Order: sequence, then structure tokens, then C-alpha cells
Amino acid sequence: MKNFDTPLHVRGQALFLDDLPVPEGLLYASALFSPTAHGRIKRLDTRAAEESPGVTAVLTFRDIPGENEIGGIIRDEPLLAEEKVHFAGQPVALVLASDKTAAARAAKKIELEIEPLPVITDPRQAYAAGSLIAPPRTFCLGDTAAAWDKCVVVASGRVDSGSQEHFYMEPQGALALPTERGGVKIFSSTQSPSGVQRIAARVLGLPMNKVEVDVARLGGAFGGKEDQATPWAALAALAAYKLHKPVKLTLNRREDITVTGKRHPYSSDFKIGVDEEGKILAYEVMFYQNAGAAADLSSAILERTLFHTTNSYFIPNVKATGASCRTNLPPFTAFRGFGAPQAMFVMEAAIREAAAKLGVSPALIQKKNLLAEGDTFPYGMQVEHCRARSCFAAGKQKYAFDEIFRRAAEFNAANSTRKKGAALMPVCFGISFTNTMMNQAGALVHVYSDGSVGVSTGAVEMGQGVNMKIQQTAARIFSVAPERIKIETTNTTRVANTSPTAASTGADMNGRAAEIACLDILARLKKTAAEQLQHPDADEITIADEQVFCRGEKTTLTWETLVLKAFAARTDLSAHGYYATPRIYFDREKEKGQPFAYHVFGTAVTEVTLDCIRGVYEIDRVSIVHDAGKSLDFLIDRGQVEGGLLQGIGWLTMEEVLYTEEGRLLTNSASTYKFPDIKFTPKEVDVHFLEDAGNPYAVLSSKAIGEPPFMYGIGAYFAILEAVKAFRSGVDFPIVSPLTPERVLGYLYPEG
Ligand code: LUZ
Ligand code: MOS
Repeated sequence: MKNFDTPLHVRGQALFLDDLPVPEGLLYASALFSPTAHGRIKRLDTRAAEESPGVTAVLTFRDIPGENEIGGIIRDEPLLAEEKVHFAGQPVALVLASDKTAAARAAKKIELEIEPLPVITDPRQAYAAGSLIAPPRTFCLGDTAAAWDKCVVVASGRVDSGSQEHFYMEPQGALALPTERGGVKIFSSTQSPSGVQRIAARVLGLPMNKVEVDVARLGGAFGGKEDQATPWAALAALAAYKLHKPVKLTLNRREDITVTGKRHPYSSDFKIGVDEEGKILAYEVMFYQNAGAAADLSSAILERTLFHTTNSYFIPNVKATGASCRTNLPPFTAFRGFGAPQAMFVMEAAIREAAAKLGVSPALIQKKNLLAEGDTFPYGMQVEHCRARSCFAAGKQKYAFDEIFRRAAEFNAANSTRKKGAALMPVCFGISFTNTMMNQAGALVHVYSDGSVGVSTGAVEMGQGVNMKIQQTAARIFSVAPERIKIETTNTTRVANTSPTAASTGADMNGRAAEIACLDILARLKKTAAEQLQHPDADEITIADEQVFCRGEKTTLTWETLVLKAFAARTDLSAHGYYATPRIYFDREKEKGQPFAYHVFGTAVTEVTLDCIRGVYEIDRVSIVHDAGKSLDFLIDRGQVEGGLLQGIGWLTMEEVLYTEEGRLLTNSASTYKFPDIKFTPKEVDVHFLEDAGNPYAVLSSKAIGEPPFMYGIGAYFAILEAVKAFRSGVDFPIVSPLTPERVLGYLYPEG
């Protein structure tokens, strides 16, 4: 099956926010952003802007009828700045004009005077100053203090991982229409329609039923639109509500990069102890998360960091502490992996330190400590249906890991200016929102009298193919052609109180909700069929390929005639489905529980070649064994694995987000912020899906796919580092990402 959106994308026919037909009287919005990272607003004069040609109005926090507060988890973020600004890029005022240029021009005429205050950009500095989003949290297993004595090697170190720009193709934006009786309808490029609805209602002082949010599709999101699509939607809604006019607010690329949050930079300290066989006996880690100026999702992201402290390994004694540190940078936010990649990067760095000290290969320690069935995570959950070892074993067999390392060593012995490096990267990622409450989903299914089907769920299509998977699910339940199933836009009036499409759970949970609704209708149809066929037992009716069977025998009824008969017999052909992930819970007092429905496993091996004169590197090959359960669609899942991998490689190698000490972003365009392009892509990517891998905890035995593959990219960092060490041994390199060619060159020639 091909993704039904693909032909639209290729022809340019897919409608994104900026492609929606423009309503009569549309006003364009342009925001004024704080140029200063921290300061007190001394003067805000909008008169010149108001008199600028084409301008209808200029709005500030004083125009907000409800609460000037958009914080989701912690209420610490105003929509529009009041007395103070906390980061460069914070919205201060909104200009509405008859065209985009007039709005942008007028925004520049707003007079804003800010008295600067001290700026903190470093999380350790914020921590030392006591500037925290929430109290630090600690996850413990066993007793690390008692374990160090039993270790033959104890290594410690510091790891710094950088930020990452989402660079979704479609920038942030929203279109808001005033509706009858003082409501608003918002078209938003958001992963979280209900989140937008809730916050816009709060800002406008309206009940949620007066705010409707509709989402057709997003041009990418990667977590960047989980929380941070909300301000733009709320601002557009504010203007539409105040001015009784349709309003469109879209950020241009430079604005988007500058003012929106990105992946959290982390700085971490670790200590690891192993025995003579390479068994990890103890691991301690302290994570300093750079949260930026407001909480946003930082505490949830830190929680996922703690959950993924030990990645795919069992370690009997663990102590992991995380602190979310408030700085004066734009609030960092969700990004594919949601804090887990940062934790796994530290774990892998620690393994390398221990391996070097013990005089063994990192692969030996990795293999020795892989999770096995029933092992306990530091958060108390026992691993079930564990596939850490089967993925590793399948990879070892299929890709001959030992051979890869041997060939690299051989190459390095024979070449002096080019070096090869290789690294293994096992991944174990927990599936479910770490906040148990969020693990629920709804669906609304209509079968129309002609046999066509409309399915609405809370899932947002952002290019990841969730609509395909839901279409596939409905088609399989009804046993009809997929073309009969239309996936509707995501709309808060059809499916309410939805969780964001995030945490890789979009298809798992919304697919299940759709499945439940479809099964409901199917049962009614079977009952009708039994009546029509004068057969006593509806359980003996089946539908296969649009044909109705009774006790396995073909009947005169088809899908279409059955639906028509059911309609004539006054049968309800609509159903609402609801799904709440079973079994999960988490006790935040004890920091123990069963937060995840299940885990996704896999192993990657990455091979690179380094040019030791220039510091540039090529990724030769990445070979992956991935556990996708019974994939709903191998093409889509393969695309997710390849895309996640490349995004992960980009995070740790070339993508560098740089701020000045004053908290101003330097890398604010594609000319200064480099992300992987087609030429940087590994020359070969081999994805092997683990065979015979079902999964009882997601729709039709599948597994979540979105985030786990991102972390295979971590292998590239350590493969490059291996190549560096082959050229320049005996030097202790700081583990800092991204490992840009510039940084590699510094490692190759430390003397300068
Ligand atoms: N979003 C969220 C997420 O709100 N909670 C999560 O646990 C999560 N995990 C991954 C990605 N987004
Ligand atoms: Mo996400 S990082 O699943 O919005």
C-alpha cells in the first residue's frame, strides 16, 4: 500500500495551513518579539504602528480577556510579555493588518524599551543559582554506594549534548475565524488540537465548547508542535475574537527558528563501575537539563530521561538524578525521543570510558549487560517480551558485527590519513506517555448508507503515516477495500479531550479506539445479516473482502447491500470508540511503577570513514535490526526508521545550535544551521525487521515506530570517535556534541 497522501504531496495538492482558501476580510498578524533575553519592559508604545498603513489594530497583554497564561504543566508562561521578558524571541505585541508586509512593517515601528537584566544560558550555572523549574528527582535501584568496592574499574566523566532545531518543513501557524455567539474556530498546525482548544479557551475566558480546533495535516512536527503550536493559535484566536475578523498568523522560517523551542541541551556527570568480566555493577548520573525560560514540557521530558537512564541494559545498582534548570533561552520543548536520547548518550559514553579503562571493546560491555526477560528497570518495571538480546543476536548473525570491527582495524592498519570506525547501538524505548492520564484516545466512525466509511480520531497526520495505519485498521476490521475508508480531519468537535499525537503512541492508541468503534458497528451489521438470512447466530456471520459469509458459506449479501439493509432496518451505523492503555501506573512518591505499555527494542551498527586531514567524515553504512511488532505497513515503518536514524545522526554530528552569551541565537537559518541532506545520508542503510515479533499491547499486534529509531543515530557519534582514536590514540576527548568536522579537527590535532 502506498501512503494515500503521497500523490497529493508530489503534485502539490496536499493542503497545509497556508494553502487553505483565504476567507473574506482576512487580517494578517505579525508579532513583535523581544530582542533581549532578560529584562524589564520600561516602555511599550504602539502608536506609530497603529498609524502605519493597512494596520487594523495592535494588541498587547492588556487586550487579553481571559488569562495571560499558556503554561500546560506549570503555569509560568505568559502569552504576551507584561513587565518582564525572559528570552529573546518572547512575543510582546501583535499587529493586525490587511496584508502580511504591512503587518511586518508596522511591527517594526513598535517602540520597545527594555532595561537588561543578567542572562543565564548555562544549566549548571542556573542550578548553582537555584533557578529550577521543579525540585530535582532521583530514581534509585539497589545500592550504588555499596557496589563501588566490588568493581575492578570505576570511571567517571562529563557529557554535554547540544540542542537541535526541529526544522519541520511547515513553519508554525494558525488561522482563526470568529464564529456565531462569540466563539472561535481555529485551524492550527498542531500535534495537540485539544491542547490548543484548552489554552485558547483559557486566554479568551471562554468555555472549551466555544473553541473548535481543526487540523488536516502538518508539514512535519517532530515534537515541535506538541506544546509550541499553541501560542500562535492562541494569538490568532485572540485577534479574531477581539476584532471579529478572520486572522492568519504564520511564522516565517527565521522567526520560527529564532523564537520557538528546540531539543533540550543537557550537561551530565556520570560514574560507572564494572567487574573484571565487564558486567556493570553500578551507575550514577546527574542530568542538568537546560529547560529555557519556561517549563513547557521540560519536567515530562526530564522524567523520560530518568526512565531511559540505563537504555537497553540491566544494571543492578543505579542512582539517577535530574534537575530541570531555568535559563534565559526560548523554552526548550518536545523533540523526537523526548529526553531519552540525552540519557542514552550519557550511558553509551560511560560504557566507552569503562571499556577503555578495563581494556576491552565497548561491544563486549554492551553485549554483556543487555536486558533479559524479567530484569528490573530503575523505575521498578520488569521487562516483558524482552527482545534486547534477540535483536542483538539477529544483528550479529545478519551483519557479522565482529567482522565489521575486524575490517575497520585492518583498514586502519593499512591507511594513515583515512580511518574507519564502527559502533553498536542497542536501543530500548518505553511506549506510553509517562503521564498515565494522557494514555487515552477516542474515535468516531460513521458508515454511510452507500457503504463508504468516515473515520475521525484524535490522531494528527504529520507525515508519519498515522492516517494510513488507521485506514488500514478500519479496512481490516470491516474487511473492505481501503479506498472505502476516508480519514477525516482531526477536529475537537468530533473527538474531544484528546492527547497530543506524540510519544510514538498515535497509531497505537487512536488505532485501537478506531478498532473498537469499528467492531461495535460490525457487531450490529452482523446482527442485521443474521436477521436477513434468518440465521439464529450472528457469531456465525463473517465478512471477507466485502462479501458476507454464513458459517463459511458465501451468501447473497455484500458489504454494500448489507449496509443498505441495516440502514433500512433503522440500525445505528455510527459509533464512538474509546481506548485507555491498560495496566499502566506510576507512583511519583516512590518513583516506581509500570509506566509503559511495552518497550521497543533494536540494535544498530554504524560504520564511518574519517578523512584525518580535513576532519570530515562519511557514514558508510548503518545496519539495523528493529522490533516493529507485526508492522501495519512495512514501507511506512521503514521510512520512520530511516528518517529517525538520520535525524539522530544529525543531532550528534552536524546540527549545531549556537547562542551568544546574551542569549541571542546565532544559527537562525539554513545557511548557518546545517542539517543532514541527501549527500550526507549513509551510503547504505539496511533495516531488518525482527521476525516473529508480535505485540499484545498495540493495535493488531503492531508496535509504535516514531521515536525509537532516532536513537540509533547515537552510534554515529561513537563510530566517528573510534576513527579519531585510530588516528590519535591516548588523548582524552571531551564527550561533547555535536561532533562537527570542526570539532573533529580539533580532536585530531589537539596541538592546533
Ligand atoms: N509527550 C508527552 C511525549 O507529553 N509525554 C511523553 O511521555 C512523551 N514521550 C515522548 C514524546 N512526547
Ligand atoms: Mo513527541 S517528542 O512524540 O511530540
